[in-house]
Amino acid sequence: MHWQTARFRIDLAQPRVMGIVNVTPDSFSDGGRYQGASAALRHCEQLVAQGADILDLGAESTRPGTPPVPLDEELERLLPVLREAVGLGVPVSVDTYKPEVMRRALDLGADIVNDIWALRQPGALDAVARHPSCGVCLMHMHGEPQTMHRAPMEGDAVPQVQAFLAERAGKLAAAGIGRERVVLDPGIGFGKTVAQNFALLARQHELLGGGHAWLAGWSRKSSLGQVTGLPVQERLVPSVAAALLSVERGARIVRVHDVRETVAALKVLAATASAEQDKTGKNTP
Ligand code: HH2
Repeated sequence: MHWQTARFRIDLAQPRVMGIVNVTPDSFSDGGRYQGASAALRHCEQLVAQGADILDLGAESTRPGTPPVPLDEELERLLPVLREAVGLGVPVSVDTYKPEVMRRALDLGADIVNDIWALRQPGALDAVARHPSCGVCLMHMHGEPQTMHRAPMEGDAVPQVQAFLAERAGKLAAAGIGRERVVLDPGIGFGKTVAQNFALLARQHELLGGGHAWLAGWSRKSSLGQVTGLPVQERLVPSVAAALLSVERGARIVRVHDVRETVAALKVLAATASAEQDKTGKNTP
């Protein structure tokens, strides 16, 4: 399985780590830390050195209750960092739902559009369809960031998430955006209860199938805080655990803040998988 993006065809035979770069003053776990363009760029370089396979640049926080960022401000934060990040030798994703930001980012050489609105904003689908080969990540969100924490989904999240993303992927296919370009994401924490988030992890296999690769974004999320009692800055271990569990359950990409630790954990998983194959004889020369 591969993820076709603008400049890179990413081989998903091995799980891939997407490193989060928040160019924002208010992100829930690292707001303000990498705000200036040069600090953000240093962070990009650091994540690549730690083994990030993909960088995900976001200039608007989706923290529950956060007001939207005006277009000009998002572009001002994002573009100077993106301009340099595309020279780092790894695919660069842009976390945005605004079609104008998508267009400008793709023109500057971004490889992937990562949209928490799954290209539902007017003009977003067109902005991606106009590009011959960029990748896209479609995420499930119930409600919208301003209010989702007050009115989470009801009922069994798993079939609802599955049906929503299948429908969105169908719309993209109809617009000429093939399956190899599209990755799906259950949207951990986006308008879901703690129980629903864990149901999406425990029963992740029910989401797979349909031929799309899946991405999971558990890093430092509040559900991990709820079950561990740990504040956001102390959620490294639960975040790595959740990333590992989601890869074991079939996710091909994990979106994380803590790249070095996640890469190390995935090496343990890979060594285990390889030993298992040796035993079955599949891996012997
Ligand atoms: N989570 C966040 C933002 N973008 N994109 C995808 N595809 N999947 C996710 O789970 C996801 C996402 C929220 O996390 P973060 O970027 O760390 O925080 P903030 O939105 O406050 O900047």
